[in-house]
Amino acid sequence: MDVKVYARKKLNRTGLFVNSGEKYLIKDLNTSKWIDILIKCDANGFKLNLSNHKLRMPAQNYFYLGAQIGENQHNLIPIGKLYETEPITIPESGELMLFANDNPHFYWNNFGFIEVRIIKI
Ligand SMILES: [Ca+2]
Repeated sequence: MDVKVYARKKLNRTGLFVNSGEKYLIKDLNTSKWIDILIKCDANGFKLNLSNHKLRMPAQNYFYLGAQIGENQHNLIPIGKLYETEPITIPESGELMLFANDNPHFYWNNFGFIEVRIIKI
């Protein structure tokens, strides 16, 4: 299935319920870009000369594609372009949610969406 992941939304529901242990490929289709104020990027995001410590996933780039399963905000999963050819193994069951990594207070200046293809293996 293909889903749009909007940069402005803190959580993009995919409507896809995944089960622990299932394997999926997650690909950025590169049909469009995310925009942070003026910076365009894809699922790998971009680096800034600013501290990342306030980002939801502090070890990752700004706008790195991330996932959350259901309501569990304590296990954010870095996705980026890591799983375009090698599948991710789903760690827990629930709805797959996707988002652009950002400071929770600065989603208002985010624009655009990327299209992501999710393929069960
Ligand atoms: Ca922002």
